[in-house]
Amino acid sequence: MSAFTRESDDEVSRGARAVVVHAELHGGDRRNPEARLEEAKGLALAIGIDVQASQSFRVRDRKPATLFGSGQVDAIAALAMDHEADLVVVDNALSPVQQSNLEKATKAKVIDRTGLILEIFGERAATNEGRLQVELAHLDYQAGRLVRSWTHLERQRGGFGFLGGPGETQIEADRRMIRDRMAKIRRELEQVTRTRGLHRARRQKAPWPVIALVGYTNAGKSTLFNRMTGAEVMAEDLLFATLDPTMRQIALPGLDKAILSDTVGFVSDLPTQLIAAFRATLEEVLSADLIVHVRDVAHSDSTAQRDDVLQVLEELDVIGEGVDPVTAVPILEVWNKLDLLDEEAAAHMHEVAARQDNVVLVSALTGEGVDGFQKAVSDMLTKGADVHQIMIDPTDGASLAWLHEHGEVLESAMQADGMRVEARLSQSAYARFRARQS
Ligand SMILES: Nc1nc2c(ncn2[C@@H]2O[C@H](COP(=O)(O)OP(=O)(O)OP(=O)(O)O)[C@@H](O)[C@H]2O)c(=O)[nH]1
Ligand SMILES: [Mg+2]
Repeated sequence: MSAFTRESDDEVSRGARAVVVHAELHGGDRRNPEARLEEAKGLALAIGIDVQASQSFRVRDRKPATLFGSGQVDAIAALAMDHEADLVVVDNALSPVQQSNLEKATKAKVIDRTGLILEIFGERAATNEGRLQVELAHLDYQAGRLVRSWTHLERQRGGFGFLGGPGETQIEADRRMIRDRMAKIRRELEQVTRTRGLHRARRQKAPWPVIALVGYTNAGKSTLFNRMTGAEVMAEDLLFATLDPTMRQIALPGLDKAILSDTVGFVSDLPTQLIAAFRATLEEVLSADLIVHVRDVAHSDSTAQRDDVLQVLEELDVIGEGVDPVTAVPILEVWNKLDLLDEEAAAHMHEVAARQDNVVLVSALTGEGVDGFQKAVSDMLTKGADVHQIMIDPTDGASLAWLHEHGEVLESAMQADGMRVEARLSQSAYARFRARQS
């Protein structure tokens, strides 16, 4: 039996009855425990788990064996029993040992936050590349949990001793198989990345700026994307509704064409395996001309969510130390879901926003503020415009047209060595023009 068929015994099935528990770690979280529990339920619902109950526990000292204290473990077991749950979702990262011990104690299958997020991504990934990346992340996660998989299976088999336990050699063989599979996926991914790199190189020469929407999951990125593009990307009250990046051409005031890209949402404690795996996809973000950070300002943990997003951007080397401020991608913050704030809170938010650079308030749902947002985007994209003297071939009508489209042509004159054009171009337009000429 292969490690992979065995793992399918281990998968979370849709409709599984579950209880969701969260360990509020001492000194760890400044988040609202209720909101955090809501998010955990949302993650579980995102793959169709039937959540029967949820509870948050305050954990003073993390127990290496079980994370939760022994009284709490009993309470979790009772909660699972009372609700006839076959699944306990723990909204924290568990070590393989903790996971296995909790399974024994609760007599239910236990999945941790990392496992849950991996399951969601596994179910949603639509492109070939997305699927490969998720499988890679999953295998990486699984490799550390092989032993647990076996104990889980043995328990399922109900102690038929004659079947015999898996020998050390079997586990070794499985590990090797996982390693081989991972190596194969990495090679396939390299190929895909190379191909996409070529596409991107071609697009960078394409004469329009790229705007990337990023933000915490459920912040409203896809809703804003749809409003700006007239597209109908899935926008739902569902965590991780969007997984694969989508791009559309849009027009903005003073900018005929730009490309808007909708991306996967971030979430706190995004599994490291996934950050690594999604790096390639999120590279679209790295090469954007402008990052639009969409925030749900009506959420009680809005600030913590903002920090989570910034942390991921830092891990992706988009911001932070070592990023040259001259070439850094500018970020515009969009404070979304304005319509959910009462009048007083909205007025206050407007005041706070006015004191900051690069912040706009919108409601992607009602459309309020969207005009101002589009103007801000276009201002930021055309900021830093300088006058450049450019020589072009007189027969190169396309370049001249390009300059008219992306900047302001102040003067053009025929000279012996070609046509001299004086044009005002933004930094990014000038860089793109030069890339186009090379
Ligand atoms: N009230 C209100 N709801 C909004 C607004 N913008 C988005 N929503 C709702 O918030 C939920 C999430 O919106 P999405 O656009 O799918 O969020 P997203 O950021 O793309 O989420 P992921 O793709 O899951 O990361 C949906 O139910 C939207 O209708 C808004 O301005 N006001
Ligand atoms: Mg989305």
